[in-house]
Amino acid sequence: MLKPSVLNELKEIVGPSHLFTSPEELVVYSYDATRTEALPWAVARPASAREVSDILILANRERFPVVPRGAGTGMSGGSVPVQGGVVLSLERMNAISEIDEENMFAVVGPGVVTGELQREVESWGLMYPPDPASQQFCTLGGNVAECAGGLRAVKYGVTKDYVLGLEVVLPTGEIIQTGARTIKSVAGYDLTRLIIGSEGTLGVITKIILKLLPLPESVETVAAFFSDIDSAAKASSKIISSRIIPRALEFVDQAALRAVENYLKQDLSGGAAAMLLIEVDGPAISTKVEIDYIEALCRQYGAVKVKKAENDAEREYFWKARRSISAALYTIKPKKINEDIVVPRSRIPDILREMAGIAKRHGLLIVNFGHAGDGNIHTNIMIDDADLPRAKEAVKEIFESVLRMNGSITGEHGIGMTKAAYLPMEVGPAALDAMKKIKKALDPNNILNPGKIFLNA
Ligand code: 2HG
Ligand code: ZN
Repeated sequence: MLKPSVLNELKEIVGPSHLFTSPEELVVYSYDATRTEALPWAVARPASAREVSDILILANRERFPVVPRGAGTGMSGGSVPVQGGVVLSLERMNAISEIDEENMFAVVGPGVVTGELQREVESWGLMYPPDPASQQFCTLGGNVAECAGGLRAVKYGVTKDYVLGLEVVLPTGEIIQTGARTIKSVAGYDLTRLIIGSEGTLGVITKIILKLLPLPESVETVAAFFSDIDSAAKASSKIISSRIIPRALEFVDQAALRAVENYLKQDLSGGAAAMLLIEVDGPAISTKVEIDYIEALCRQYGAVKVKKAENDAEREYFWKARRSISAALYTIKPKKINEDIVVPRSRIPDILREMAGIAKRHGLLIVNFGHAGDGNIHTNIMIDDADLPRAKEAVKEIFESVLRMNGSITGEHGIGMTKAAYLPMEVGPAALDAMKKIKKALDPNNILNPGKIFLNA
């Protein structure tokens, strides 16, 4: 709990209307998309790096946790205040302060909604490629803190591939600038990359310089439906090995298709057992050829139906369905354990087969969908409370299979709280120790987002 005098100091820093302490306000900042929740003691909504710094200096003096928060769309508990303390909501720092058309970068505050930046730069004929499924409500600060991926990662990479530089408030209150406004910069350690994906444990991001690309001339989208999972998985591998890099190559299994069809009350697939959703972009002359080739390949590998989007509305229809899966799965069961494993993409058919075996052995429903093009599959174990012990066993076996295939236990959602117990399985003791030393050096009092990434932190 915070002493009244500390609450007063916080009020002075952010202004009385930006410090929340009433129960109904605290609830709003207590959870993320994992549906785990923990009440903070207070919520502060700073408007500048200076205010963030003052809060962190106070937190070190008084030893209370500070938990940075974007829009709360995270998938691993990163913004949940598990040890109480003050939630630092960056929602007011939401200005797109610069778009440099000539040098193709944007400077934004952490509270800018990802989709809003995308729409803005598109009006300039530019593109910000990372597109997490939650892009219409997630914020760029959270995207950087978690190193969010998205559907276009197969061709364009993830958030870390677009961050040129940052302004960061270190856990002890110092304000630093990392990187530069240039494509190249190798001055000293790469602190930008250290902060990206550090899940709010090493610093609070207060400004972001993002690289932009030219907007491609043309986009073509196709949905291919299969009567079994294996054919869809093989078709997906064949597309990649044919040396065409689509900008999205998404896989959806039968349970996920049924869930989203019920959720949106639309028949998307005509009862298919799996779907691939594929999109290419580039000069019109090449996208037309590529999409026809992909369509033919899907048919060759067993697609029973292929539907090309004829216009933007049809394209949007498919993508809306894909982006709704995460929420739609709750129509199956009240809870899900949501993983985002990643394997070398040629191993997608193998990992899907292994997961089917694990699901059968433990009597569980495991739903799979996601970014087949980059090997990142969203494995959702649908559970009631009674299924939890078996589900935990299944998670461990899934991670073991993934690591045997030289994959990673998390492609884009981060370790947070939900995977802290499994991090040592992937990185080993020496790397884990190095990570803990970095945390200790930057945050000696363990003020910033305690309880995340490391077990018992
Ligand atoms: C997506 O790609 C998100 O839709 C959410 O990363 C995945 O809910 C999930 O498992
Ligand atoms: Zn995803």
